[in-house]
Amino acid sequence: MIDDDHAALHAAGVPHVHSHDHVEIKAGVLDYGAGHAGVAVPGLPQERVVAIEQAVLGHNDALAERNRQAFAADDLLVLNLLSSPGSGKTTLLCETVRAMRGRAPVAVIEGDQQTSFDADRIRAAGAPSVQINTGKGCHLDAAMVARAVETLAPARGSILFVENVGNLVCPAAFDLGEAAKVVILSVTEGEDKPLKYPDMFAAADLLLLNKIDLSPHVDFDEERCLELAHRVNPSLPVLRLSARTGDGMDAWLDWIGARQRERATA
Ligand SMILES: Nc1nc2c(ncn2[C@@H]2O[C@H](COP(=O)(O)OP(=O)(O)OP(=O)(O)O)[C@@H](O)[C@H]2O)c(=O)[nH]1
Ligand SMILES: [Mg+2]
Repeated sequence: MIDDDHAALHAAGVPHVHSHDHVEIKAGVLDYGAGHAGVAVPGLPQERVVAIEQAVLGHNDALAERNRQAFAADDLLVLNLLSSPGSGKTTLLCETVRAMRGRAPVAVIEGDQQTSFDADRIRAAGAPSVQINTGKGCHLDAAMVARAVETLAPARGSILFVENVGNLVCPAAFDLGEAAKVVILSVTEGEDKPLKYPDMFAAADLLLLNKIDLSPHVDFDEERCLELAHRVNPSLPVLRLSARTGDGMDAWLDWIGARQRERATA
C-alpha cells in the first residue's frame, strides 16, 4: 500500500492492517523481522498482536513447566519429534518401538490436524498411543499434551515420544515440558531448510538426517545442510539414519540411552 492510500484509509476511519509499518524493503525482500507475530489482524496494531502472542506463549510456558515436574515425578523421558510433513517421524517411531521392545516401556502421543492414522501405526508396531487432532491448529501445546498423558497413563520409567504436527514453524515456539526436541530433516527436502526455518533448528537438541538411503538419488548437499544448521545452532548434534533400512538406528538408540541415564542421575 502506498502512503497516500494509507493516509486515505486513516482519514476515512477504515480498519486496516498495520503490519507493513514494520516492513523493511531491502534488495527486493519485504522483511517483517524476526519479532513479527506472523499474523496481521485488521484494526489491531502489530504491537498488540505481538503482546497477545507473548501472553499465549507465557501461559503455555507455565503449563509446560508443570508438565516437566509431572514427567520427573513419574520418571518419564519425554522426547518431542518435529519435522515437515512426511520426513519420516512415524516410520522412525515404529522402528524405535520395535527396537526398544524388552529394553524400556515406550508410549507415543501423536499430533496431526486430522485422522488417527499415525496412532494406529504405532499401536500396530506394539506401543500404546493416543492421537491428538488439532483441527486448524498447526502445533501441539502443553495443555494438549497434559490431557493426552492423563489418557495414555504411561508406565513409570517409560520413554514417551511426542510426534508433533508436521511443519517447521509453529511447533518450535511451544514448549511441551519435554526433555529434548528432536528435529528430523530428510534428504529429499533440500539442504536449505535450517536457514529458512531457523527457529526450529535453533530450538532443537538433536538433528536427525533421515532417508539417507535416498541420498544417491537426490542432489542433497549434506555438507552445506550441516554448515547452515550449525550456523543457526553451533552445538547441534547430528545423526544420519534411514528409518527404512535401519542404517544409523544404533546411534539413535544410543542417544536415547544417554538421555535415559541423564534422567536417572538428575
Ligand atoms: N526411502 C525412505 N523412505 C522413508 C524413510 N522414512 C520414512 N520414509 C517414507 O516417507 C513417507 C512418510 O513417512 P512418515 O513416517 O509417514 O512421515 P511423517 O513425518 O510421520 O509424516 P506426517 O505425520 O504426515 O508429518 C512414507 O512413505 C515412509 O515410508 C526412510 O528412511 N527412507
Ligand atoms: Mg507421522
